[in-house]
Amino acid sequence: MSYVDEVIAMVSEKNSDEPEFLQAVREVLDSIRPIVEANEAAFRRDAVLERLVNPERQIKFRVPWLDDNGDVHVNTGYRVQFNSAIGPYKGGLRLHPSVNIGIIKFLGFEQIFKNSLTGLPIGGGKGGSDFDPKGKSDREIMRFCQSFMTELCKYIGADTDIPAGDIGTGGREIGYMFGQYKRLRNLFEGTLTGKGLSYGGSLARTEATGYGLLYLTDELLRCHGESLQGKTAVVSGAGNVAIYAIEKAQQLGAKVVTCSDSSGWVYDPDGIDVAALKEIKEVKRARLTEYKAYRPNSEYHEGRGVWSIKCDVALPCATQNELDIDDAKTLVANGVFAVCEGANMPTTEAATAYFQENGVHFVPGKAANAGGVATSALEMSQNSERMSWTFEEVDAKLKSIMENLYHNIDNAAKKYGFEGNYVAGANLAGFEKVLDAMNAQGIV
Ligand code: NDP
Ligand code: 2IT
Repeated sequence: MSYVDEVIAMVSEKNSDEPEFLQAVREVLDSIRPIVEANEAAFRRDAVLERLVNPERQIKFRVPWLDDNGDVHVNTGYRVQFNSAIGPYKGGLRLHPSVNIGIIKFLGFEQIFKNSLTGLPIGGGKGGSDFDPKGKSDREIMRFCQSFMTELCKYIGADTDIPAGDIGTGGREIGYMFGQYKRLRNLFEGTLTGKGLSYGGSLARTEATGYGLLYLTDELLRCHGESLQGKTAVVSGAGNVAIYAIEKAQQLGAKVVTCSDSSGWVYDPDGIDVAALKEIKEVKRARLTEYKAYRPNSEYHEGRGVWSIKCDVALPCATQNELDIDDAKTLVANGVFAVCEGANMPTTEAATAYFQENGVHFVPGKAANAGGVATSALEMSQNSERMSWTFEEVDAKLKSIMENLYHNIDNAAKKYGFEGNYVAGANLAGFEKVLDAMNAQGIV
């Protein structure tokens, strides 16, 4: 058996109850075969792949908190510090009832290669909790965040591990966590990103993941003689990534006709009203059922369904495995040209293969959504030099990072004989740098 297959088998056996982690590992290891096979004996000797798939450190802790009635609740907190070969651990914190160690490991593993692709010096990590922020008061959110940080603060720091937002963690949660970190450690330092602008946050970080997704999509289309002008796009999700993806897609001339949340989805034939969406989701923290009050011509449907709408570009921006093989068949039958992932691993393995077999330009999340963490790294730079850059400056850097990233994965795919396969390109290009750093630092 080849070394890659041996390690895939070993990971499958040891982590059989972590399907998302296995999915992420399978995809990466399968892609990097050309690098491994060119030097298999040395890879085996140094156990490179065993070290790659085993996190450097996993932290699991109790998070007790009091609700507004004084009743006690206990959640589980996680931080997986996966790989620090190229920089301090960097990655978001997910607050969602579905969080478990397998989800955090999949996200942390993906983050290693994503962060490498940004070209910036950040290693891979991820964390979160099975806490459900839905329906909680501001004070309950605050008490949860403070309790979570009371434990997490022992393991993070501006040069060690720098968490940020993800599903369920936005500006409000980062603020409460930062306040507690500062209080406990007596350090005003950039140990979290996605901070508010008044206390060290970066302009354009809020917009960065969605904007970056569209900068990359625009470059992909441009390189294939197309543009976003006049194209129809469908977006899933209605959170941070989706909102700013829709905003930038519209600025670049596309019409975005859908968005969704975990209850249902909206079809707006005139194009999503971003101001209304922001008010519903960012201000009121309400459900998409409210959208129709702003746009009487739109439709609201319960359940899932955005992928049934005919489009040129599909941008999944909600969560993992939200686009399956049946959705892929519908999108292909409807003539989709490109699928670029705003979320982490939103497309199932079968759906990904189907897009690739049918000539759809498919860019995986670890490349397409890297603008968020890249801008987090720019926030770290600004914190280190105790300066803040203008919106235009950060946005211009983000745009050039995403354009370079596209060419980087495109070139890597060509170099290894997989032209047009951006999954292979992203995994190969991301892995090359991590491998070089791991080899240079000895067996650690
Ligand atoms: P938000 O919490 O702001 O929004 C998440 C959106 O997805 C909401 O509309 C939510 O609906 C929906 N959603 C979440 N979980 C599910 C689910 N299990 N089933 C159906 N819908 C769901 O998160 P973000 O926008 O920040 O994150 C979205 C995706 O982008 C995630 O995969 C995240 O890992 C990834 N990402 C985020 C980055 C960032 O900077 N924030 C950077 C790179 C990637 P509801 O409100 O009803 O739950
Ligand atoms: O998945 C991701 O890249 C994020 N949630 C953002 C991480 C970060 O550190 O900004």
